[in-house]
Amino acid sequence: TLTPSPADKFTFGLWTVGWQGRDPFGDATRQALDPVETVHKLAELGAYGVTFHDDDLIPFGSNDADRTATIERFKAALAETGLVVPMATTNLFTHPVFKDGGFTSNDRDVRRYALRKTMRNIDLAAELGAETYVAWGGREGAESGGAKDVRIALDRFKEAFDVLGEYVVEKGYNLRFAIEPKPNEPRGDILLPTVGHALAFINSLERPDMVGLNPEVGHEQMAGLNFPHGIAQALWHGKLFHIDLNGQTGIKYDQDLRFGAGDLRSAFWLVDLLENSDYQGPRHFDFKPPRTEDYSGVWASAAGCMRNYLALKEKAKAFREDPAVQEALRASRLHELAQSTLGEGEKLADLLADRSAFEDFDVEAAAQRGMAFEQLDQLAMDHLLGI
Ligand code: 3MF
Ligand code: MG
Ligand code: MG
Ligand code: MG
Repeated sequence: TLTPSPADKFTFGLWTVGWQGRDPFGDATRQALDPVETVHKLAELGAYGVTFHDDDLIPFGSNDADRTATIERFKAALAETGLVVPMATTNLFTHPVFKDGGFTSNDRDVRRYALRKTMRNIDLAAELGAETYVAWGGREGAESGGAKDVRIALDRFKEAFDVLGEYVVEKGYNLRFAIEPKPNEPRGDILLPTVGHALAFINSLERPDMVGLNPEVGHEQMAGLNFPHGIAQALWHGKLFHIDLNGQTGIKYDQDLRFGAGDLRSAFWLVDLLENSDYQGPRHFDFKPPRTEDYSGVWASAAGCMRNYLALKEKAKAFREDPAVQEALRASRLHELAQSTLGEGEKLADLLADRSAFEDFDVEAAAQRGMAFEQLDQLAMDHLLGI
């Protein structure tokens, strides 16, 4: 069925359907959305949950009374609809104070403020039952070489995650951090630009087990990378804590198209991978309905994200169950990739003594063996195209 239900675990950021269409060249094309209305509308469409930056829910600068009232209204909407909040995050990029970043700003006062802003929203995230706290370093970066000492900025980035980890442990929250890599935009270059950079960084933290990734489709594709490959490696490291699904057409600005738009073949392999993995987390959409749309277009775009995911899930299942595909997979020797290169119990000395592995190996004959990948890929295309 292509009709979403909460069991599918589809979630949306308040800032996605709530994007008013302001871009570097044009003003807003849509009125602001009330988060309470968003919750009701998403529930109607079959979503499971909603996520937010602190400032998406509580306008920046609100006084304590307004903040409390806003949170109570939001909680009531959640209770009424059954929507959950599996993830929350901090806005460390909109206010001018963050022009040089939050955790890695050269301005120490700004770094201390960024930590306090984040901890305040971590309290709210925990109160609402979130288990993942995303950290997108939107403005952690530079436009020019001398402006940022990257090695020192990484010390400060590490310090931030170490302090925040300490805070979560001290409070006893059931919360893990998910770093969201992005190569550029809004900064000329952003720190931790790809999945690979972030994976390496996590190993240097005080509490590496508490920190994983929230990769976004378009962000890796902006760097020309293969998103399913990045996700597969994140899974391999046990670091896929959350995911931002959307669409992108190649190396250009962050398009945030609805999921399934953009590189459809990559989306197919992504769904195939996620559905055949142990990832149990939300399928979170981080997209921007184009500024051409009115609100009926916005909700159509949100519904399209879920519909495309479910359609690709059906296609991926049919692909894996097709006997012709199973034969093609054997012909492509995927089962052989699954065998260890050394035999069971085989020692290094045995490999060195095995003449068939080298001295008597018929390199030319092996070089002649085709891999049969084109037949396999055409079967995937046939399934995707429904032919
Ligand atoms: C920007 C993003 C961000 C993050 C968000 C929370 C505004 O390109 O993708 O959205 O996803 O900060 O994760
Ligand atoms: Mg994006
Ligand atoms: Mg994005
Ligand atoms: Mg994102």
